[in-house]
Amino acid sequence: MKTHPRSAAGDAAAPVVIPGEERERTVASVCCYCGTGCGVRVTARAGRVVAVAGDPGHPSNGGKLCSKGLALADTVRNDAARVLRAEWRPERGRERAPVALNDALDLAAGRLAAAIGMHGPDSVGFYLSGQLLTEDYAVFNKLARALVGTNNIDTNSRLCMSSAVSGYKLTLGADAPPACYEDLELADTVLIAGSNMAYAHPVLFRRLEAAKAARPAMKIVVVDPRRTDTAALADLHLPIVPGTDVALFHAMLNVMVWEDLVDPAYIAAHTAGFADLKARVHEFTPRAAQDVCGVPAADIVQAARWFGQAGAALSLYTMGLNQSSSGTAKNGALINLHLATGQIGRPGAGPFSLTGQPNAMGGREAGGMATLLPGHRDPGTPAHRQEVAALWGVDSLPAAPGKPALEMFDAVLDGRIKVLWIAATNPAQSLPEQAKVRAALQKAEFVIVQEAYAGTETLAYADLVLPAATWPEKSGTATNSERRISRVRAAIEPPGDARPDWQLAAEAARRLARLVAPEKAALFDYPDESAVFAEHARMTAGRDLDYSAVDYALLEREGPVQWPYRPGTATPRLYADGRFATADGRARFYDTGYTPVAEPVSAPYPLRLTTGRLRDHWHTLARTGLAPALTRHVEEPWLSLHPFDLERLKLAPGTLARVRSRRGAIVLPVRPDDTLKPGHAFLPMHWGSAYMAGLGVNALTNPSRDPVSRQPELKHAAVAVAPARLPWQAMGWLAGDAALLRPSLAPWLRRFEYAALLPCAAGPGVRLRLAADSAPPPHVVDALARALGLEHPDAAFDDASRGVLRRLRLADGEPAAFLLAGDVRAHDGLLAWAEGGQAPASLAMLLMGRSQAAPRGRTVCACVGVSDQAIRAGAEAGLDAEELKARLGCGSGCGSCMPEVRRLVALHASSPAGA
Ligand SMILES: Nc1nc2c(c(=O)[nH]1)N[C@H]1C(S)=C(S)[C@@H](COP(=O)(O)OP(=O)(O)OC[C@H]3O[C@@H](n4cnc5c(=O)[nH]c(N)nc54)[C@H](O)[C@@H]3O)O[C@H]1N2
Ligand SMILES: Nc1nc2c(c(=O)[nH]1)N[C@H]1C(S)=C(S)[C@@H](COP(=O)(O)OP(=O)(O)OC[C@H]3O[C@@H](n4cnc5c(=O)[nH]c(N)nc54)[C@H](O)[C@@H]3O)O[C@H]1N2
Ligand code: SF4
Ligand SMILES: [Mo]
Repeated sequence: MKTHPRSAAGDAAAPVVIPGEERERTVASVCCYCGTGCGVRVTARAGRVVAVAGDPGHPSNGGKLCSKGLALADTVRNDAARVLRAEWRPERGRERAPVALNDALDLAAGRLAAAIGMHGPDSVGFYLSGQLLTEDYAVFNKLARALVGTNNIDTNSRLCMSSAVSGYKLTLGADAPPACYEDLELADTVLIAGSNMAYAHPVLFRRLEAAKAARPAMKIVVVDPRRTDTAALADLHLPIVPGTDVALFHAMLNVMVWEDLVDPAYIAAHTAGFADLKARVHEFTPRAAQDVCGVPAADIVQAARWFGQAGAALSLYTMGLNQSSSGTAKNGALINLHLATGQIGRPGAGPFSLTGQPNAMGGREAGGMATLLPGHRDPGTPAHRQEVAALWGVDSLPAAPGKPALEMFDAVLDGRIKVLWIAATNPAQSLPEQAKVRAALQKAEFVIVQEAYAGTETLAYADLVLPAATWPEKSGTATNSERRISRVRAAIEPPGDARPDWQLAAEAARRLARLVAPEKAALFDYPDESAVFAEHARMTAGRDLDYSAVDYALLEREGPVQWPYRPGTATPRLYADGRFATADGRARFYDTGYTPVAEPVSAPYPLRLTTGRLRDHWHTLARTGLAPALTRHVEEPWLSLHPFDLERLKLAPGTLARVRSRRGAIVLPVRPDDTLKPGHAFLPMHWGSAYMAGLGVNALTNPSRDPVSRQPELKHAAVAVAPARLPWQAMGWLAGDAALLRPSLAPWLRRFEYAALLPCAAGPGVRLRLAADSAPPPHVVDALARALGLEHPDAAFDDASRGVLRRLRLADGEPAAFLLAGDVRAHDGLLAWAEGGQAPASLAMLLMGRSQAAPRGRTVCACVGVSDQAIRAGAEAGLDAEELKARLGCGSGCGSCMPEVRRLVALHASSPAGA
């Protein structure tokens, strides 16, 4: 590969140290997690990242990071966690074997060429990710459309941002968030709908907390079925019935019309379609909406007044709106409120969709989705196809519509798509209706998985694995939620044969071109990533997002810039002049009815399941599962239910329950959670079959999708919950590098109805929890003991007649492994010791479960490592959140835990203090 110092078939497993670079160096880059796009400074020495800190010079975060950003260095140190080599499986059913990268790229090109030759270009599909860099999308997109000749290229943004895209396009005329982060400080009313930004965009939430503290008159309204840590900041929380946002927003507009809070002059000058919408919302009275949404009419009126009377009203929204069978309508109905009141294009105002992934925006700009073309163009418009073809230097682009994500997997399942190329996403965990997704992956003739981390669910289905470089080895650009383009800079070389995604795509494309269209090989001859960017940026010329004047040299000089970019003028906000990106310059009101969720609850499935994020985990755990500091906030997957429901279902906290939907079932422990309303259930989205028995959270979820955006309803499924009677339990623990240990322990997850593999408890190590309806045969228990290295334990209290086995192995007097099978009473005591606690007075008493273990804490503050117990003790001693911060340090790092610290203080405070 041209830009890489090593050959594609290079065999260096150790990090390459370029002579003269042993000294420490620091590069400015951006965090690879959420769409906030925080600037970071990455320090590397001898080919390793040694530290990651916030970049005070980055305009989007001013040096602040959240717990995930602060733990970045811990997640990139370990080559054992990585895919280092290409691998190939010549036949299904056989194991994959390593192959040279050159050969792997030839194989990829050969299989694509064969499929195109035999079945046509639409027999190929690309399923990519909002975590790719803009340069990666640009090359993949050209490969798919200009070389293969298919529009079958889509990304996981279909599960994430596609309703936001359609919402913006159908109202404002273009897919462009009109506001910027500074508006968080300038707003008078902030409406947060379907966003748990305290967890998902913590640095922005910190900013909002500070703004509210500085200006308490600011009103914050949170619309979320759950009383989240975000809702804790709200003046008004509307715990609506899931899926009913359109009825709520229409009712707010109804109030605004009735109380003359709309802006007739703005509506007349800058919009179209208000009369129809006004007629429609007439019937959405607050009383009517109260019945639908399950929140008091008076609260709806209050929210409408705060919004309508505000000097500046800002709304912030994410998956609670987008991941819905009426996602586009929810987005449209919210944007209606801004258009009707002229709350857009001014400081502190606007409908601000927060992006999920770090470069979902870049993907939308580069047209890396079935329904988009580069430069915010539309593949259904012949003139747009022609423009893009000309810019790429090809005659034409394919006209047949490409398949959005779920339709793509449907087409794989029914055999229309034969070759599927997956990059930087883990669909065997993150797509809804996993049973079907996995059947499709099984059915595909050839699956290419371009991955950076080992052991993901999707890798199990790969016929060909391409080893990808990842953050902090990649160089390119990413655009954050406020339309700001930042440079992502490489701090180290990729390990093994791993290569940046765009290079893998370009290299395969050149090989494919030689097979099917030799004249096109030159289309993929990029000297480096800056050339890819330059070609991409040119394609934005004359479009709403125009950043054709931006190149790497400019980003070097000016730092991160916002689009549209005109030299010398900043565009922090769009539509200041009231001219929208439509043909006549007028925004369109989105006139839509309210449609309930696709799968209503019913007698056999009486509970409403919603899914979402935890503070310290990222998606399918490939990265955050490697950082001890991040795994202790929530260690294992559980189902949250209201205490009333637990009682009704005869489920004690911590016991195992079976959750069923029409599509599948999983078993996991339950947890009381009064932030939910009775009748509701919550599951974190993070755990899949790589970490637990069964197909993970998305075994249950619902593939119903929005008719416009094709985004699935991941936020609502009807489920049933019942106790899972699995009295035989086993709990094991093994010291060592979780990334190294996982491959040998993971197969145990498939042998039990309940199982969980929990990496890195307090330090390096792995826990294994298993449960079954009866004791497994002795040879299985023996095999389990062997898997944990316990065939020659230092202490054992086995009772074969009762199927009980209790074993412990020591190294230098410290626990190295233990297994408790059939009797797990000793677990907490052993784990406390294993995690650095006091050695017991009597080993025998400990193993028998007869010594009292101190209850094990849960980390609340990931940065400083402060447990819930320490906070509780402080609260009971009368300390408030600020005093605890000063005494214990909790919240003094990134501050993401402060909402939870305040919640714990409120719960445990010794006296009913007013604060
Ligand atoms: N810690 C962490 N941060 C992340 C991520 C991560 O994995 N971990 N992922 C990033 C990505 S890709 C994304 S997309 C964002 C997602 O960010 P968010 O959308 O903020 O996160 P979620 O937890 O998925 O969902 C938000 C809320 O929607 C609520 N909700 C459910 N149904 C409804 C409904 O019908 N109406 C309304 N109004 N609300 C509803 C849920 O209760 C939940 O609290 O987070 C980004 N940031
Ligand atoms: N139930 C439920 N399901 C959901 C959601 C939900 O709220 N509820 N949310 C949905 C949303 S919004 C999203 S965004 C998706 C996210 O779902 P996924 O995209 O499947 O989640 P990730 O774990 O981020 O997957 C990224 C993969 O890319 C790999 N990787 C990391 N860096 C690189 C790189 O540089 N190159 C390459 N080639 N690979 C790399 C990682 O190891 C990982 O396997 O999940 C969706 N699924
Ligand atoms: S808020 Fe946290 S996860 Fe998001 S970009 Fe900033 S540091 Fe990274
Ligand atoms: Mo997302």
